[in-house]
Amino acid sequence: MGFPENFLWGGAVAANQCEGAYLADGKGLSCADVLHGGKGKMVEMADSQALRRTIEKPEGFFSSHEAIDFYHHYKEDIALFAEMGFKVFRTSIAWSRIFPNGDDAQPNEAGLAFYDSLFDECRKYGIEPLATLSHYESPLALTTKYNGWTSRELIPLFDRYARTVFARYRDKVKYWLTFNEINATTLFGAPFLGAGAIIDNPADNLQAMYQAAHNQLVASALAVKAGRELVPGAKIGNMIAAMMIYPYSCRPEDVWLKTARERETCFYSDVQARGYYPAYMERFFKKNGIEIERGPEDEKILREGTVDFISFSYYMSMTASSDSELTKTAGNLFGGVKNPYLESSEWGWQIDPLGLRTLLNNLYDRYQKPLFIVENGLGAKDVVEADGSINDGYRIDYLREHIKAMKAAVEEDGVELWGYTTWGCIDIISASTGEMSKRYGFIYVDKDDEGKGTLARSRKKSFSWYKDVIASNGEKL
Ligand code: BGP
Repeated sequence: MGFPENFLWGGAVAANQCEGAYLADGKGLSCADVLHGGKGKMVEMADSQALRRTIEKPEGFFSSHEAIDFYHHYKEDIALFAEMGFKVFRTSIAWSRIFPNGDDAQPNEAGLAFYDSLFDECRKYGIEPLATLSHYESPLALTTKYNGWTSRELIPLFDRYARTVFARYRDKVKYWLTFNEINATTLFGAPFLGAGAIIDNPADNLQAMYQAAHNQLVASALAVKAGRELVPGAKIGNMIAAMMIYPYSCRPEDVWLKTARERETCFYSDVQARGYYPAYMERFFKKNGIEIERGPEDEKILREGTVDFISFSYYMSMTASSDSELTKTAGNLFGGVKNPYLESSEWGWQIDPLGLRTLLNNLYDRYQKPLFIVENGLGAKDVVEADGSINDGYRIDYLREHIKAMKAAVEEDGVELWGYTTWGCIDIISASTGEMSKRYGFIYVDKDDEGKGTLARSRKKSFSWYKDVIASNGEKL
């Protein structure tokens, strides 16, 4: 039986991690433009004072300022995606290209024209664009003026941005995502990355963290309603950072902790799929003295703005242990306890293809809505051999095993899965470290962590492998 005939095979990137041209043609600074210091440095993860200083005086090297200059190379890159046979290409629209300060009276025509051309280039090859409205790159001016999503002021501003791009690209883009990894703010403790907000000691300031989350959830639901109104046949999904979480042992405390960690991951998609806050969150707010400022229409908006499908990123699985002594493993900005049964990537992410099959079943059971894997991939230090070849067999192995797991979920478990866009289909800068050396692509880009290189693109071994996977609709692995 295999994958459905219309299965959407493709790849994914984010504007701030690939476009560069960070101030070109009227674009305003985004939060990402002051975050990625490159070489494994993320200003925010150090401390919010450092972040404030950087925002006041952003000097030195930031890897997003040029990234891989997709802004000027997109035609060449999309031609390479088409050579692999992509059916879909996921990228984000940089809000600060459209409204440089987030609250400008008029949209920036040059920014709108860029994405017109980008989406036209995709459609020229029969590639469906999958557009993320917000991917860790909100206008920096909204941080300075309102402290980002901690303020309800961003709800109408985001609605205006969403309506502007829905109306502009209504005939070119059918598949949309609202917020990338909307759970990042609280899950990773990264309010600047996830919500463009500077919050001192986030763990001690749950009020601000969950107010930002609430404001984004309302904005997400409003965007779903606007998309339905403005884009004929629109399919609008949410997007969470998902991971398979195991209890470290059969100790009841570990099993209960697993449920608690799962709720930290899925609370947002519970709201976006069902249209209301789950009881466990209302109790959490009460227990922690959190008073969410809600508008009179919020409940109605959440109820009416539920998504058409559930999308998510999957890289690894985690374990939850109530025994704090156990070793911790690096995660996708989300620590956990090392699983002794799994191998890890060079960045310590635990590789678990079967975990993806289990996760697909859990999410499908939980929501009974179509699913879409919009990020999956292996970050690795690729080596260019003397003859120019790049033998990333380890990436092929990683992807092959995860595709097999997807196939089992579809073929044997009956999960409705719309598509699969591997993360970083072309080498781009890392979101958690700003590095170029953490490569994900089928296409190598000549650029290093210090920003040096020719930006030349070259096909890796995995390029022709993925081309065969797509041509055989997932049969030839
Ligand atoms: C997710 C982000 C992506 C991407 C991915 C890989 O959290 O949605 O933007 O970056 O992680 O992570 P990294 O780039 O840190 O290796």
